[in-house]
Amino acid sequence: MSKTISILGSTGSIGTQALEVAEKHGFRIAGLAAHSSVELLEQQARKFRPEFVCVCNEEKFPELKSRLADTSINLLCGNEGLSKIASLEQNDIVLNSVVGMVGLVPTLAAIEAGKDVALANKETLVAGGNLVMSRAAEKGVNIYPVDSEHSAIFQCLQGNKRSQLSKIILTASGGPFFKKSYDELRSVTKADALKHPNWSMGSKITIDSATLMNKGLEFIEAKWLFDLEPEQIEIVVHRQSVVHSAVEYNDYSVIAQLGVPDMKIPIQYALLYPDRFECPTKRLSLTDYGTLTFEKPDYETFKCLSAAIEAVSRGGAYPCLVNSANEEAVRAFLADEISFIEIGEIVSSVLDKFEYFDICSVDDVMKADKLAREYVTERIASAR
Ligand code: MN3
Repeated sequence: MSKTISILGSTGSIGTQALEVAEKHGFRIAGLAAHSSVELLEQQARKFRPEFVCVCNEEKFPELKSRLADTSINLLCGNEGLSKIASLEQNDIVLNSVVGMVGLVPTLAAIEAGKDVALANKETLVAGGNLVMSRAAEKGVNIYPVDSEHSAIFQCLQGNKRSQLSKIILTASGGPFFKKSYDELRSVTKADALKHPNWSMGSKITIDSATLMNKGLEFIEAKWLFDLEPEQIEIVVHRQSVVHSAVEYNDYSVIAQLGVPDMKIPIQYALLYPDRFECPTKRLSLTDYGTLTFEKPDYETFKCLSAAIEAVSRGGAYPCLVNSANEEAVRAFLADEISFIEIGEIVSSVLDKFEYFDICSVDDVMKADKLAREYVTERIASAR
């Protein structure tokens, strides 16, 4: 069962939990890559002894070299380093858990090298869904979802006929501002937005959970991963994050996957698929919860969510444009340049700002990314 894996984004929330899973199951680690946390990267490298280690932020490369000077580990930097680790011959599977658009090219590199991908980088499918899924099909590469909702759907599809699926039910925690009115959202602070009720995650995704953009991005990912029409995806707010998602078949039988809200379960399923072994987490006790609730999301108040769904319905570059605009808006919000509700205003304004164009290559993705970021930066600068 011992697999060889590489982890892109090894010092982040998903990466560190994946290493816990890897340690428990005795995986070999071929490569580790991090954005800039070289101190933790050094500790991981000394513990797991990968052949390759990469820091993406090139300014941190001299420090990485001096920290690991006494080892024989091959040291890499930048985006080329990420793609190199993604395509290592020894990889059985590559976990891509980097944050942001920078994750797209290494996913494609792994696919080109014929390596299965455990995918936690949202931008890969949001921005490059058609490119990635068509190339993966051509190369016979499997894309295993790591996100809890997509893992749940993937698990519910096992042993059933894909052609008999009628729809999926994507659950959403609702974030810290569920039930708040648009007016109430005007005064929420960064500290309020960074408090998530159920999941502990990085700051970008925590803000995305507060705006519900995270669910919008997951909607887009689900469309690509499971080859669905937008009409086949229903979003349901489920505050307890115990039902991780569900699928409905033609006979109206609905199958859901449940578990405690701990990312180690979906991470382990992606890495060990199709096997299941004891996971380093708690077991679910339904009677401890007692009540599970399900409600409709508020699409009017949470403009990011409706903008993301509209973007994927329109197709072309729109999903990429809203995603990049959101990244810039979240960056500005975390830098105290804009208010919370402005994130949604900016993201939805992208739909009116740009004409339709297609995404046929990575260059097209980069073009859309640049256009959206420039637009948001100018809009924020001119409003100040
Ligand atoms: Mn999720």
